[in-house]
Amino acid sequence: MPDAPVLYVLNGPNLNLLGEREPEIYGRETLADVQALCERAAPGWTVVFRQTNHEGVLIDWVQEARSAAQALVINPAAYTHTSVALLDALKTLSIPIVECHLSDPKTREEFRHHSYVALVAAKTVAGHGARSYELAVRAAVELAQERGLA
Ligand code: CA2
Repeated sequence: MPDAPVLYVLNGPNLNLLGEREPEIYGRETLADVQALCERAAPGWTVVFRQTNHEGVLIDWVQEARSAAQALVINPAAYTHTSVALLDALKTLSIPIVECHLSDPKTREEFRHHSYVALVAAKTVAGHGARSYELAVRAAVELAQERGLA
């Protein structure tokens, strides 16, 4: 039997605090809940789910995904709005990239309106709380299947 296709779900800074603070913005689910939701949304796939508070680590994982994954869902948190280095790393991928946000940054402060990641993402899902991840995972799986990667 061929190996299961691999989906990377990468999370940026402060998302480890999910469920502990600001539930009115980010919801009550913890990151562990979100991980379980992603695994359920991608039956037959191996889901590699990670979070880091460090920009360089996030970039290392994106580089790792180049050869290890068939699709990527990424919530870069604040690096969405600041990191050209992350954009450069994402540009080297040939697998589908889906950008994911719990809140809708476009309806929040002005400094959250621009996304570097949107420049390379096949799709952005935002504003649905934890369900954004479910929708993003489904979209990433579908895009990988359409492209014949899985
Ligand atoms: O809505 C999203 O998913 C964001 O990526 C979350 C980022 C924010 O900088 C983006 O503009 C939108 C912030 C993540 C902080 O996560 C926390 C979770 C719980 C409590 C405090 C922070």
